[in-house]
Amino acid sequence: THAFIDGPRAIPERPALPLIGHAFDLPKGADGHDHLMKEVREMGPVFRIRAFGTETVIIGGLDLVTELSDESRFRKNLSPDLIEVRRFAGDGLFTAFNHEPNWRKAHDILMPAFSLGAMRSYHSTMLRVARSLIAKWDRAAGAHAVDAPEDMTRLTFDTIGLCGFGYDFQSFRHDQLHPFVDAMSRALAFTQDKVESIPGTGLFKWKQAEQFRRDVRLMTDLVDEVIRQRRSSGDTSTDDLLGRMLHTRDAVTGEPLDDVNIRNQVITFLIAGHETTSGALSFALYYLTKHPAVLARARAEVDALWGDAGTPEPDYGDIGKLTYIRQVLNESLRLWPTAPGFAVEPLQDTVIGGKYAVPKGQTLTVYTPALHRDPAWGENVELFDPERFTPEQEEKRPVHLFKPFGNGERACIGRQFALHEATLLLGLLVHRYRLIDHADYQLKIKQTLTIKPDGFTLELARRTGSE
Ligand code: MNH
Repeated sequence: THAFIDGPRAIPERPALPLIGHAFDLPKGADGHDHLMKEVREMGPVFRIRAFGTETVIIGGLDLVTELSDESRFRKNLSPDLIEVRRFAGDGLFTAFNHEPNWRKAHDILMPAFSLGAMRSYHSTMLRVARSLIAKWDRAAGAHAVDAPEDMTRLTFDTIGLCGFGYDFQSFRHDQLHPFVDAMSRALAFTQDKVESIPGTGLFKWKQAEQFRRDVRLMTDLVDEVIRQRRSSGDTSTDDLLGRMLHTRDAVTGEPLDDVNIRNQVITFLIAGHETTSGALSFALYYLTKHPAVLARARAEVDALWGDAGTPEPDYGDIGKLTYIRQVLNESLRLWPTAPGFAVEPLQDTVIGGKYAVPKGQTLTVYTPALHRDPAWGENVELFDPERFTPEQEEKRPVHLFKPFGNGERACIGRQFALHEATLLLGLLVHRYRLIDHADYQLKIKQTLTIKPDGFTLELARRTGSE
């Protein structure tokens, strides 16, 4: 192309106020996404935003994301919010720097726990937790509404607790979410707020800082208790995450993970293993209630597999057959990828898009809600349409157009786990209930580090026959 004739260009940027940058232009939380997506439409797929001392470059289009997915030129970058999360997740997989030896070590030790064979071994536990949710929803059916995102959180949190660590949080026995979940949400909100607020004002937030310390202590104490119980049980099997971490050695160094790192991994998995899946399930339920034709097809799929009455006994192999349910989940993750972005940095000073000079180490944020609305998806990108994920469409789709699980070797390790769990549950729910949008719910997004529908309640009725 001719771009280079004039030499590298500056990355586009709105006029910024001195020092403050664009901070006052950036709406927080929910509106933040509408704002950012509008900016991508108006400013194009790459632009810089600054807030006080920090800055990032937003990347929201297919060509640039394709370029940035080249791991010989770019690697994961820990954005300022993830650096803050290290205060409680340390060098756990999600927040480890690429150069920290514990990343490779833990990755190699844990990978087998996410193989397809491993999913087979989690299936019956996932089903058991799904049945706890169903027992609760059966009691609610015809009686009162349920808070969908809260119950999805109960489900995903108990599932990772049991499948990963053999620990039962018993969330369906309680009216309140488990204290770990509250502590985690507050701690994530605190770190996010810290990054977004005026430097120095942290000093005035001593109350929140004190709460943060308490929350971190609650999370660490619980995790230490989970580890202690396993150690004292004398169980040395290696068929879940904790067993692998405690009792296998890294093939390269011959060493097991150290205790501090194991604690960081358990905290990481308790957080990463439930928040995003819970959000994905909630968005999928939201779209199903708003799209009766899609719901009808999803129902037809489960009815064909399980019959249209009674309580099914889904086995591991059934999940792969629920292809339309999987399409529904994918399309929900397209519109609202529940971890709404990931950051990379160049390994060397470089030029991107053929014209923008970018220094080594610069944070480049791949903003997936915008990527997932790139014109390459066709017209009508806002329309919820699971047909985008038929095998024929998947075949045609450019490789880097759909990135809800990140990229390359730092991509989500729990992807199959999440999809198995979510497909199983959605299948069971559409099979058993009519989902009644009693409040004519209008989507409102709540963001901590991840996103989910806020205040989304449903009424339920048991299905009778094929209705
Ligand atoms: Mn998950 C990394 C999205 C479910 C554990 N996950 C990532 C990344 C994205 C992501 C995006 C990459 C982040 C980055 O590059 O900075 N994860 C999701 C979504 C779901 C999800 C959208 C559900 C839907 N994740 C899960 C589950 C688990 C899990 C379930 C665990 C059981 N994820 C991780 C871990 C990492 C990760 C661990 C970090 C992997 C690494 O860097 O080695």
